[in-house]
This record gives sequence, structure tokens and C-alpha cells, in this order.
Amino acid sequence: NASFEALTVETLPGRLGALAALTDHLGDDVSAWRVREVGDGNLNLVFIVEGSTGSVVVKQALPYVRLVGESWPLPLKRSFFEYHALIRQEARAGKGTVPAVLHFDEAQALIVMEYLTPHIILRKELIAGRELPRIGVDLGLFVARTLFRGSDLHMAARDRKADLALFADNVELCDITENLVFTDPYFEAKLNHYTPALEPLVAELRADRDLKVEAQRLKHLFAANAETLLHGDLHTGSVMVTDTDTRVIDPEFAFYGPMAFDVGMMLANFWMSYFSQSGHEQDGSRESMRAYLLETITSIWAVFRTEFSRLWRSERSGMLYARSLFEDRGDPLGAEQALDRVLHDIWQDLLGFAGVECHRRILGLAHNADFETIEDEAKRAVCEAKALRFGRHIAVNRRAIHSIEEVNAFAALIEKG
Ligand code: SR1
Ligand code: MG
Repeated sequence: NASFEALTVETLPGRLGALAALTDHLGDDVSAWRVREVGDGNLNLVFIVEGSTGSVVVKQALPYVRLVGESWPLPLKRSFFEYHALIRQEARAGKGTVPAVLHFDEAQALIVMEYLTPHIILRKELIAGRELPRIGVDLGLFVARTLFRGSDLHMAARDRKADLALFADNVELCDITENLVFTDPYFEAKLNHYTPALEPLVAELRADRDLKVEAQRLKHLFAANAETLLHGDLHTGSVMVTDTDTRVIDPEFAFYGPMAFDVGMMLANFWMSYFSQSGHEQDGSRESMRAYLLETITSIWAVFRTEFSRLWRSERSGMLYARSLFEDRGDPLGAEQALDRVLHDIWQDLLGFAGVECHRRILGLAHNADFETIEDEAKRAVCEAKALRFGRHIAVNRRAIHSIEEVNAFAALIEKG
């Protein structure tokens, strides 16, 4: 294997032109390939390659954080974890839930995959005020199936432990989350930035002992509870959509962690979208969009619970909550009681993860376009302040909040001001 070299628009056809995985899709006439670099994420290069017979995406990791530059090295092996996560997610959530992988080159840290078109990044659609009809169901199913089927509730213990070991080396990407999500927002970390008008609220949050303790308890849970294979960065920028199709992309942060992390991060990004809508109202009211977002949040959680419960009853083949203790002894109610406890723990933890995710996207290094695209700084600060207060409430009071309706009612209350 040749040593790693970053691709460019110019070198890509020459370097990948002999690969059947590409020529099968694009056609043999490499000179006719059109290549565009479209990566706008924080970490990687992404190329769209179009040929006479089709198109593909080539995603290549860089040996550093693209958002920051070469001063922040980041291992190429994240591409290996992304590849292995994509394969597992497709097997667990079903074909057509993630982009199909066509080729993986470990040394070049590149994955060739299906080009999703006319798909758009979900976050962009939400900023534009588009109400996608399928995402509540599709995302609820995706998280339930990947989280359940990657855990000791379903997998054979040996297989799950082998996967735990495989993903255990994704240390540097976990380290990003451990610092950026759970710690940096709560002190003057070097790369933090935020809208200046938030300063008094930032000071209040950083002096909030209950919040800081809760954030560290959540970090403890994130680092120590290797429960299932997580996507690890499941926000609305990691989902591509049309009205009829939903695909989850970019699982390079995949590792074994707590189930509630993926669900909490996902819901947080919908709540942040909710609080950002008033900043995008110059072209008309977003009242209907706000209602749609709360309905979608309710739907993701309801679908997650229903599907997780279905899998619990039909696919609980792992070593946890063994059937031999419950159903096989004529005690199906015991299994239901245990399910209730497991869902209850996921619920309380997801609120915590959602709360700190709201904070880090406003106070930390990596911000959300939902707020960043609000040009009027005063308006942006109003939206962000609501999300910060919301995040604090759900993180600190997570054990005393009992339903998604209660959280959404609180969000609506904050939104009204
Ligand atoms: C330095 S990476 C910053 C963020 O980008 C990724 O998408 C993750 O969300 C990470 O926290
Ligand atoms: Mg990403």
C-alpha cells in the first residue's frame, strides 16, 4: 500500500481510475470524470465524482482537523472506524438507511460510497423551513435498531466484546467529544467562541456548580458505559434527506458508549433548530415549522420507544435480562418491568446529553449553522440564550422530568419569553 497522500480534484482520476469500484459506477473513460470537492464539514475531504454512467462520493480523512488546521493532528484511522460503523449500521438498521459503501482503502483513509442525490443535509432543510415528512419515523427506527442490535441485549457476548475491542482505539475522536461537549463550554477553553451579547449568561453558566457537576457525571457515563456501538456524532448535519428517503452519514466518531448519547444528541439538534427558527423569520412566520419540530421530536422518541420495545420482546438474544429468568419461567411481566427500567434510564440520560449538546454548539468550538446563519447578532443572541437556558434546565433537572411533552412544553414556554 502506498503511503497516505491527500487527494485533489486534479489527482483523483489518475489515482483511482483503475479501481473497479469506481469504473463500474462511473464508466471506463476516466478522462470524462468530473470531480468536485464539496466537503464543508469540520474534518475531512469529500469529493463528488461524476462519470458517463453514474456518480460516487469519495471521502478521505486528513491527518489533521480541517476546521482548525495542521496544528491539530488527528489520526487517519477514523476512516477505518467510519467504514466499520457504516457496515454495521446497514446490517442493523437496514439497506438504504446509510450510504452504500463501494470501496475502502485503509492506507489512503478513503471510502468510496454511494452519491446520495437529490438529498440535502437535514440541517440545511430545517434552516430553510422545510418540513420533511419522514424523519421522525426514520430516525426513531434508526436509533432503536442500531443501539439495540449493537448491544449485549442482542449480540452474542463474544461478538460484542470483539467489536468493543475493535472500536476501543477510536481514542482521539472520543477525546474530541470528551473535551468539546462535556468540559470546554464550562470554562475559558482556548478555542471556544460565542456571540458577545451572551457574556453575562456565559458567566452565569460557568458559575453554575450544579450544571458543571452534572456535565461531568454525563462525561463519566459517556466514557465508562460501553453499552452499544454509537454513531457518536448524530446531529442534523449527519443526516441527508429527501421527502421520501432518510440516510444517516458520517459515523467516524463511532465507539461503544451509552445508548442515550445518540438519542440525546439528535434531539438536542432538533430543539436547537426550534430555538433558531425566529432568527430565520424574515421570509415569513415559522410558527408551523416550530410546531413541526416539536412533533418530530415527539415522534422520534415515541418511535424509538416502540421499536426498542418490539426488539426487546422479539430479539433479546444477548446475555442481558435473559429470557430464562423471565419469559421462559412464565414471567413476561418481569421482562416488561426490566424494559421499563432500561427505557427510563435512557430517558433521564438523554436529557442530560441533549442539554450539554445545546451548550457546546453555542459556547464551544464547533457551532451549528442553525444559529450561525442568523446574521443579525442581536437576534442570534436571543435565540442562543433560549437554547442555553433550555439546555441547563434539562441537564440539571433530568431526573425530575417525566415526558417528552413536558420538555416540549418547557421549550415552548422559553420560546415565548
Ligand atoms: C474538531 S471537530 C468538532 C466537531 O465536529 C464534528 O462534527 C463533531 O461534532 C465534533 O465535535
Ligand atoms: Mg461529521
